[in-house]
Amino acid sequence: MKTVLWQRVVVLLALSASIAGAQTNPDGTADTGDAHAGQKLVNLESPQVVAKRLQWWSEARFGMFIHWGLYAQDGCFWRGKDGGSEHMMLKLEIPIAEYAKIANDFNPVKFQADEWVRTAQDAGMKYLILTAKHHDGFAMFDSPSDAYNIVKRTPFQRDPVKELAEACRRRGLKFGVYYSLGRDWHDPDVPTERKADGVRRSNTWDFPEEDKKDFAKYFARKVKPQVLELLTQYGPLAVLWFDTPEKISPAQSRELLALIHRLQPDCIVNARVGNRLGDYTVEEQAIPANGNPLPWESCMTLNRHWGFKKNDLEWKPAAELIRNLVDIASKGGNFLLNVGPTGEGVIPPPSVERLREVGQWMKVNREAIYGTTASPFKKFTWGRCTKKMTADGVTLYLHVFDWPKDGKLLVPGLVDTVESAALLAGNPDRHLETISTLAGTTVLVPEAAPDKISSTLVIKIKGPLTHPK
Ligand code: FHN
Repeated sequence: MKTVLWQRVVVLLALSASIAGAQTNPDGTADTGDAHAGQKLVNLESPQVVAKRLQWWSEARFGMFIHWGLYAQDGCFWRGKDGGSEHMMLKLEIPIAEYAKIANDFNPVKFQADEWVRTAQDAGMKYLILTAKHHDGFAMFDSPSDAYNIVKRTPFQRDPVKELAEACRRRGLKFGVYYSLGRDWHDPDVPTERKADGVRRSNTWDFPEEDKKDFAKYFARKVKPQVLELLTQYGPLAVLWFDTPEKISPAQSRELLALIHRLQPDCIVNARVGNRLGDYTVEEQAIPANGNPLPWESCMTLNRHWGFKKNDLEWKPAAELIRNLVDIASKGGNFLLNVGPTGEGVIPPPSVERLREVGQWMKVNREAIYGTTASPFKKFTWGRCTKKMTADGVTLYLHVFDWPKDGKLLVPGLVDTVESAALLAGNPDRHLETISTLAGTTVLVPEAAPDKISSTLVIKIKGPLTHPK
């Protein structure tokens, strides 16, 4: 089996190399950053092809991010020193030979893929993205092309990518993987850009001669073989979530995309494949004030760290998470919320508790999140709005954070005739009275808010909206 696979890999590598032409970005720059809000994505395919690929993702709105690797062994500490985050190898300049020793003890025997997937599913999440290889270069999957991986180098000897892919399939969630594209502290040929302070995020302690590093060698030796393994060993991959494109060239980004979509045309690729390519843009730890005309996803942590940081107890309250989800959906985005499992393979209980609370809210309000699109109105002072087009008109979901004390909820800009208004949590046949004025529509609501975090009203409008924006 492995021989056949490798023959396939060799053919594909040769084929893909012929694809790479010396391309530049439309404006001629060799921009190796990812597209940001408002920047145009360079689509290599028709908008219809991209829209079809993104359809399930746009409807899902909510996914689980999982940062898991050797850095979790002692909560981002190393030999008693605080490594700061999952970047601990960089922060402490841990030599490869020393960092690799962590693998000798990495044995997450409490890891249960079904438990993680159930936690995501119960929270209302529809997809799950696991770090297959982070900046430390350690593969959390069985990588025939690079023995520096969890199956070959740890007492655990199991493949979490395989187990999570299978558990997601069993439970009907989409599965994807994160891959650090332009940072790899285990490889001698990965130069990086200089940060604003002039410092690079490369491994300059084992490999000090930055100018001698040849990204093309790393790209051929490690990136392409491992991306091929991820695309051929685990069945359909819903998302390839690249990170930190750094010095990848436009030609290499295009070559990678061609390679991916030759094997799995439905695999969504984010904009951190580099050079303004990819299917959607990424916001990190932020929600753009006015959303983004492009497909976009905001990824956020549950506390202040991506990887498990044993002394970070600053867990965000469920209310903040729910309102972030609503805010993001009201702007047409997806929310990728992160968990950082421990070295034993356990999602920290405070994370699970908060995700359970989010799930309780989603149980009642999921209709107002899944399959919705951005609000047609300016942001409301009292909350947000999501929208669904229906066969005979438009359904507006009003997410009320601040419940009106006088029982009157003014919806500025809603000047269309309201067919019906009701509480999503209440009896759908118990209609609420609405009063249309030039300023908009006032909905007369009960005294008590159904939910102290965010209560949802369902407003049905016949025909298309004719409102002023
Ligand atoms: O450096 C990484 C970081 O560790 C984490 O993986 C985030 C997640 O989006 N991405 C990079 C920082 O932008």
